[in-house]
Parts: sequence; C-alpha cells; structure tokens
Amino acid sequence: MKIQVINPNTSQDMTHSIDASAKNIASVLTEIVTVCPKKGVESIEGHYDEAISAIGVLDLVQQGRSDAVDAHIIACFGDPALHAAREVADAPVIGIAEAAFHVASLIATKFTIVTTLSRTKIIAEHLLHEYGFAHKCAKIRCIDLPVLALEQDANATYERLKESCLQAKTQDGIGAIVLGCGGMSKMVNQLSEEIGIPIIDGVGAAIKLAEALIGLGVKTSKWGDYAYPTIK
Ligand code: 2AL
Repeated sequence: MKIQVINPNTSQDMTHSIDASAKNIASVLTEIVTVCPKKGVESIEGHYDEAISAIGVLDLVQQGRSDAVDAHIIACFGDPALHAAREVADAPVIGIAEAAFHVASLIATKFTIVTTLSRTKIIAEHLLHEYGFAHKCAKIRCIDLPVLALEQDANATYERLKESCLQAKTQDGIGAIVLGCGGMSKMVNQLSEEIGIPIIDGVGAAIKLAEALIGLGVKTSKWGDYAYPTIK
C-alpha cells in the first residue's frame, strides 16, 4: 500500500522530519511518499496561513490520486482543506488533528493538547467542536514558540514542550497528551519515555488509521457531500 503524506507548509526541513516519522511508524509493507507544496507559506500559524495552504494541499491530493495512492494524510494540525480534499480524492484522507483526537479518545477519557503559538489555539478549539471531541479535551496548552523553532532550535523547543507536557500530566486531570503540530512528531518517542503517559503524535496516528482503513477496504464516500466537485 502507498500512503501520500502532505506537509501543507513549504518547509523542506519539516517535510523531511515528518517523512522520517511516517516511515519509522509505517508497516514494512507500506510505502510512504511525503510531499509539500512548491508555493505557499513556510509555516501555518493562523487562519490566513491555512487559507493560503489550501490550494497547495488540493493540488497535491489530485497528484496523489493520479499516482494511485491508497490514502492521503494532511500533516498539519489545523487539518487545512480536509473536507475539500475528500471531495477531490477517492482514497481515504485523514487529518493529523482528527487522527490524534480519535486515538487519544480510545485510550483516555480526557486529553490535553500541547501546541505551538497561542494564536493557533482557536483553530484546535474549532476542530474539537467540529469533530465532536470538545468534551474529551481538558485543556489546550501553548509553548508559545513558532512552528519553525521546532526545526531551527529543536533542543530548546523540546525542553519547552517537555515542561508543558509535565504540567499537563500533573495539573489537567488527563490520561493522555496530543501533540499539536506536525513538526513535533520527531519528539514523540523521547517525550513518551520521559513523561510516562501516552503521548499521541497525529502523524503516527494518521498513518496507523490509514493502514487500518486500507486494510478494511473502505474509501472516501462519493455518496453525498464528498462526491467529486461539480464541473463548472
Ligand atoms: C502547524 C503544523 O502542524 N504545521 C504547521 O505549519 N503549523 N500547526 C500548529 N498548530 O503549529
């Protein structure tokens, strides 16, 4: 099976780190193809950035469909253009926030999200409501570092992330933590070991859910609102 992983921002460093995480967790029979748009924004940290990234995501989904991939993953925590991507695709399309919420809910009654800048908090809040997980999320914590700090200053960022995860563990009354950025994926193993409660990285969750959907033989429904866009 072939899974296309789309990093919606144009950062090559983040695309490489997401690619490494995806390949690390994928089954040996899964081929991972990680791509990012040529044009767009280098990091996605707000509504404007999400809107700019949407066309790049949709073009890449079209390309993945031409290449007959078995699933597409949108590897940005705002799940930009997810519903539109499902109209364009026939294979399953999974967003990393959506995947992480589902997986966290299966292993804990409550979770905390630890994300990047405070301004992205509202995006996670909207997704929790849209997907029906608002009652499962105890708190959204922000490390208040920009997305690209995850690539440029990984050690300092890791320490901030760890501190926030430890506070979540001891103060939030939760059983699991969801990492709120695709660029945090590479830190999940060390964090899980050091924090000692389940830490869910959306990239890994999405890969495993994609493999499960492919195994089940189910694709994006073309009956109803996810039907192909009407030709104008
Ligand atoms: C993200 C993400 O996952 N990738 C990106 O560019 N921005 N979201 C976030 N909340 O930091």
